[in-house]
Amino acid sequence: MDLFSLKGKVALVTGGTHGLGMAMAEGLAQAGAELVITGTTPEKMDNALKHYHDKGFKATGYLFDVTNEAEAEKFVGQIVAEQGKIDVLVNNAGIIKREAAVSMQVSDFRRVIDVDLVGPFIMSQLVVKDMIQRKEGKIINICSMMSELGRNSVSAYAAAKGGLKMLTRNLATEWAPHNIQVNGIGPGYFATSQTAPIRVDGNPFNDFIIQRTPAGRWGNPEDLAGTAVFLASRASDFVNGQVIYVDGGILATIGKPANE
Ligand code: GCO
Ligand code: CA
Repeated sequence: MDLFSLKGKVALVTGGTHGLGMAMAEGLAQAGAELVITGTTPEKMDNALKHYHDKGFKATGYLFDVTNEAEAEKFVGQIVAEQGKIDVLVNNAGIIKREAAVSMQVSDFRRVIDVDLVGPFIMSQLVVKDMIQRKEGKIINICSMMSELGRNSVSAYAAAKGGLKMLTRNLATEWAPHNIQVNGIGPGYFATSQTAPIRVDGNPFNDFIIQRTPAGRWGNPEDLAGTAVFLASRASDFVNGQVIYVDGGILATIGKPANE
């Protein structure tokens, strides 16, 4: 099924040094893509590149902050110069700050919006110029359950991820005429370092998520690889502005009583 093949493609995954970004990057590499990984922590980058290389994947790393437009412009230019092109951009880099809205520092709120929403805009705007020239490209924005639902303590994150869903639809509208497909993936609750604090056995939230998820489990990062490959490949050439939720069914249901 070469419909899903990414042979000869260069895929840039921001924040691809760990967690869901790494799992999606591995999926793209298994489909044949050459990886370009961005991060901000040298040690994490070194470990990630060793992980990719040990698996036989071609992977190059660049350390820069996607919210710094001057730095991002410099590095995207360097990446296109060194890699020749960027076929797929996965805007995965993101942070979360869990804090009650009534007491959250505005600076913290602003930082979450900056990384999770403005960063994807900066990277998309930089990468799309080459895609327009080449009349093809794939942009995949990593959204969230919080693109659709609110939850206590994640106001900034939900605002950013809700905005990222609408940014996905808007960029899809503007860039579809250039044969560039912009879509999103909305992960449900996954077992990563980001959710570790709320995923401990006996933690009421952990039990709540298991109860609230029809599949009855937390997602495993590799559960995202197939959707990432689909949205990065020719198989999605007529898919624009969609967010595909990989959530074990949470968004499909009102839930069920605890003892059912
Ligand atoms: C939280 C979680 C969520 C998940 C994910 C859901 O605090 O509710 O961290 O935000 O990480 O984003 O899609
Ligand atoms: Ca190369």
